[in-house]
Amino acid sequence: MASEVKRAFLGLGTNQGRRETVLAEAVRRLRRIEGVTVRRVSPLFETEPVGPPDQDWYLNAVVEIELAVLADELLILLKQLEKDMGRRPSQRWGPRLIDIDILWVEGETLSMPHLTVPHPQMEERAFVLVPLATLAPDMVLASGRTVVQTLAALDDPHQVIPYVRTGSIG
Ligand code: A4P
Ligand code: MG
Repeated sequence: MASEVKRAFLGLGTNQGRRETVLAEAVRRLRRIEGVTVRRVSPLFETEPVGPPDQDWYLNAVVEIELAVLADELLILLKQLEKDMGRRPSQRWGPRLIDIDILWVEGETLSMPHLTVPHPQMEERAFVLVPLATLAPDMVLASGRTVVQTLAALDDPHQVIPYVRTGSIG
């Protein structure tokens, strides 16, 4: 166990199955992980796929957690969670039932073959920045800019649209 508790953000995405139910189930399972305390869940967004275009649109959200385990222990737990939910191996950036990325962990910069934190593409992706801005608009990212500054300067043509939810996933 890590000795301190750190603030962290996770990015959740799905473009298979009943997407809202998938995200709700993922958050429910996150809440059960020892060492993870879910603090807040962003609104959901319908997002145009980044990657191969012949796939359905995603639902994306960002979750704020308090983390009491090391980031690479968390990665193992998240991969297991994805597998337990039924995610099968697929092409990079291809369709997936559930993807949970570690976006940012307070005070952590990791560059390992299996784990890079902050997530290397997070500042280029509207599907990450738009939900993140609802939770932490003034958080300073690796570039030294805040989330809203990064979003204002962003050149990502992929659409991100608020999702009209039928339930609550928090
Ligand atoms: N990995 C390294 N750093 C991290 C990190 N910070 N968080 C490694 C999580 N994983 C990290 O991931 C591949 C490997 O990345 C992991 O085994 C881990 O060791 P994966 O989830 O198995 O495969 P992937 O997701 O296809 O690859 P990748 O490169 O992680 O893709 P991304 O960046 O996750 O992008 N379009 C929309 N609209 N919405 C989406 O949510 N998601 C993706 C996936 C592409 N297009 C999308 C969306
Ligand atoms: Mg991933």
